[in-house]
Amino acid sequence: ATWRFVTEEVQGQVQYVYAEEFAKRISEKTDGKITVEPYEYGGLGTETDQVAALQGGAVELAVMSPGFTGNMVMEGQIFALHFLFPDSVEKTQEILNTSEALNVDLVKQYETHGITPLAFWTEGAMAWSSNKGLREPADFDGFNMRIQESPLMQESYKAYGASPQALPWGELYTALDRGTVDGQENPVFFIYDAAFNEVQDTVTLSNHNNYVAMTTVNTDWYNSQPENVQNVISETVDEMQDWVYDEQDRQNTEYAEAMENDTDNPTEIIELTEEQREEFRKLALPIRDYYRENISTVDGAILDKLEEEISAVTE
Ligand code: 6CS
Repeated sequence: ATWRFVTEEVQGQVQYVYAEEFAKRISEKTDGKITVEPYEYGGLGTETDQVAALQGGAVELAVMSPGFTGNMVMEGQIFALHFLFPDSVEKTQEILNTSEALNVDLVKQYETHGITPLAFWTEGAMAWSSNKGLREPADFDGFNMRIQESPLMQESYKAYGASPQALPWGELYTALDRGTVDGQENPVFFIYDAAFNEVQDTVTLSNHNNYVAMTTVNTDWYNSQPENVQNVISETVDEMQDWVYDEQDRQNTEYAEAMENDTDNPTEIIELTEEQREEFRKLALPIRDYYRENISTVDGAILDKLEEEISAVTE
């Protein structure tokens, strides 16, 4: 058998090397009986096209960012909340691995749309890029912020005073270059690998949340697989949680250094003090109620449980 595995990233980037490593492991475990074909971002359209491809069965597996299911799986936007997970990326991953709110309750929400998330993993702490230098909420006044297809991301940046605009990342470099948008959020590895630093003068290490991705499968396809095949998939996905944590950590560390030393494209790296982060946190907190009241279809029950799970890890 051959399984198609689409990712939202290209050669060398975290999601794509994840799919390559997954392919290698599946081939080894099945003595070559199953081949996994990783697909780079672009060939199958935008990220939202890829979501549709997984749902329709054109691909069996996908790495998917919840932001691109923002207009469909309402609860999945929980990851767009700022300052919810711990500041530590490692602790965040621990919660992503163990949370029942996510791995049971949120999975059920995705399954009603034909998408089964098998794992949630971080691609690193988020940073903001811009030309003006983002240090305080006032810097977002009238700022055209690029976001993914998520009403909650929209709300989060409106709370800072920005004008958010949804775009696929394939259009982002040009949009930043032409000034159609003023800035964007991503982990440092992605900012540097996608060369956004060529067209942006500053990067703010805001750590306002984590970039979370999901390993997903088409629900009907997965359920129709024999148990031993399902076990090989889920076992491989579980094993790879530590692997992908290390991979994103390596890329984020390496690219942070490369960005600092890039004399062709000098980038001012802005580190926020705790006081500065507090100003953003204050504006971000009420968005949790917005999520409960206007986004959630289960009255915020998943967020309530997740908040408890997060406190248990941080206290
Ligand atoms: O900004 C984005 O939309 C892209 N960022 C990452 C880290 N992965 C894929 C995604 O489409």
